[in-house]
Amino acid sequence: MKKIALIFSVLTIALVSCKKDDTTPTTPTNPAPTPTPSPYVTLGTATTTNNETVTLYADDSLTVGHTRLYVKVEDVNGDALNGATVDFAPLMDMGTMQHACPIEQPSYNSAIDMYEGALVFIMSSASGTWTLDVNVNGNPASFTLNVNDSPAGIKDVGTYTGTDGKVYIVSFKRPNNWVVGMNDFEILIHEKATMMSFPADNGFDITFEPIMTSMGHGSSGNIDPVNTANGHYIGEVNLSMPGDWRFHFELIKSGVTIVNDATLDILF
Ligand SMILES: [Cu+2]
Repeated sequence: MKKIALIFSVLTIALVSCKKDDTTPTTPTNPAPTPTPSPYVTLGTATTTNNETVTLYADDSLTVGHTRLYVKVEDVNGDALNGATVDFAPLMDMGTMQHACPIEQPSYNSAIDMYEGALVFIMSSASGTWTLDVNVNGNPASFTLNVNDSPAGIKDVGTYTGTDGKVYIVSFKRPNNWVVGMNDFEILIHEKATMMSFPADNGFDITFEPIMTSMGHGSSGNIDPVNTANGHYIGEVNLSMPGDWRFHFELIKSGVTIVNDATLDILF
């Protein structure tokens, strides 16, 4: 307690001396730190064939679209493993056929002491069963995932067949916290090369226009998304009022329109 008291007196002195213009320097009245609740939703725990315990987390319950996933790996003694090779192998079993989805393979994030990656869910569990193998140094821990459809009025992912005959998946990077005014946003483009392979596509030039659907107007000052890496494109949108906005994207390659109108919808 003496140490804490000392720290606070030092802090108070530092605050007072730094804010010479303040006539009434405030002293901290509630110095006890408030424990912050876990920001993650636990999706499940499973064990690898090598007896590591794997716990899978997300930002929220799962809905279709780009979804960040977090993995904690503990060895038999309960010690966190941070040097493992962790990768995702998602699969949707639709009975008559199976497919995967776009994957951003996890890497270790020291700030949260977990492996962080993402999947782009292209269908909800209403159409089949999603499973995810989290491979730790090649040893799978298996999870069954429940992926819901988006709430009404929201479309975070869309699938489009291009004029080049290829199928593309366009999604918002999530999470998004839309506000009135200028918003940075990011979309991802993946090609559905096969049922199991969805490589990121960095080859597009994009023009885009947001339209407020219910009122039929657009907005000014928008900035077309530009490719960064790994199929990500970063732009800016001016949401001049709250409501239902549809983002219209024209996807162009070497001057040729590949997808004329890919759309994503938000509601805020
Ligand atoms: Cu499916």
